Amino acid sequence: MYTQSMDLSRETAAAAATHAEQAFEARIAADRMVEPQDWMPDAYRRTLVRQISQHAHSEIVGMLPEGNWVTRAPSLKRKAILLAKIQDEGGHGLYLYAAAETLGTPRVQMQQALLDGRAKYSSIFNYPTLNWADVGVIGWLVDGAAIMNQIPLCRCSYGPYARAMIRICKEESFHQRQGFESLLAMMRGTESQRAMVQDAVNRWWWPVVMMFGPSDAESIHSAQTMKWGIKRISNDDLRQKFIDATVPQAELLGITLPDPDLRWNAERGHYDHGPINWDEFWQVVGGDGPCNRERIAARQSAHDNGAWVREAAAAHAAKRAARSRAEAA
Ligand code: FAQ
Repeated sequence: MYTQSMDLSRETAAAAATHAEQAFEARIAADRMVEPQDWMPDAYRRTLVRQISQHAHSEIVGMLPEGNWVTRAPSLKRKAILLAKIQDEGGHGLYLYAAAETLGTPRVQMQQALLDGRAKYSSIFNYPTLNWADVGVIGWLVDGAAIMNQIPLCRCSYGPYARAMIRICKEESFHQRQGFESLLAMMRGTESQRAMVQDAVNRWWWPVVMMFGPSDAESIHSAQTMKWGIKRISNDDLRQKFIDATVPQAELLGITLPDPDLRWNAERGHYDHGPINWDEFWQVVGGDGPCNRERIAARQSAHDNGAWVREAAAAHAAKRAARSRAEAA
């Protein structure tokens, strides 16, 4: 009798699990969003936590290269724009950590993974900002590449991530435009200003092209994340869309992109480009780029210096919760 009822409850649980899995698959097939309270496979959840938390870390670490120029911005207007942009990036990190937390992983755990080197952040932020034009180039090219990658994420199958991306993309669009406008002003300035822009473009172009990730043939996650509707466009297709959109903008600015093989291919209807240095990409991703150690040291120091703020906030929250409990009693 007892064994029979155990078997029945096992069968009921198995049927419920199958039903939940079918409901998830049906939701994905119908292009309907998955929400935090919905059942989802563990692998889908883990993939989202990985991608969203890496994205959040990128936004936060991404504040550092531009932060390097706040005290040396050439005018009050440029300083105000730069400060607003950097604050926006911090806000993007917060929305994204909040979106990842809806999957059940606490923020402290994600941040510890960044500090321990277990979680990645975008390779692009491991390059130094050596002159003022780097700030404009980050806006034009880095934010330009980020938008290209993030617009399709507004249709990501996971609701909280998709909704965070809508707001982020609106802000990134202002970032891209302010970068382009700042470079245009420099290109209309003196010979040495034009040389600064060209120098910055020469250093940033290839790292930005790499930002889209390994080629489709090498991308380990793409096939599954595209099946789940997390990624909508592949790494190589996004890279191509970015190059096609950027070449005419470079011509408008009057700068040369540092790729002798870059030319329009009428047959393909796209620009061809030269070979990408994947050894450099993997070296940077592996922690050995020009600024990796400096970036993590800066985040570790911010984390340590902020310990008292976290403690004070937790104490304040506990006090408020105790007060509301007392009032309710
Ligand atoms: N850097 O199989 P895939 C911004 C890793 S936000 C470092 O193709 P996936 C705003 C990848 O994680 C910029 N690692 O991986 C801003 C994986 O390793 P794992 C960030 C990279 O996930 C502007 C391995 O290689 N944007 O810029 C990179 O399908 C200005 C195999 O790769 C996002 O995070 C890389 N570039 O595709 C802020 C967007 N590429 O995890 C401040 C969301 C690949 O197994 C100033 N993320 N890897 O250890 C994505 O769209 C995807 O995660 C990709 C990678 C496209 C980044």
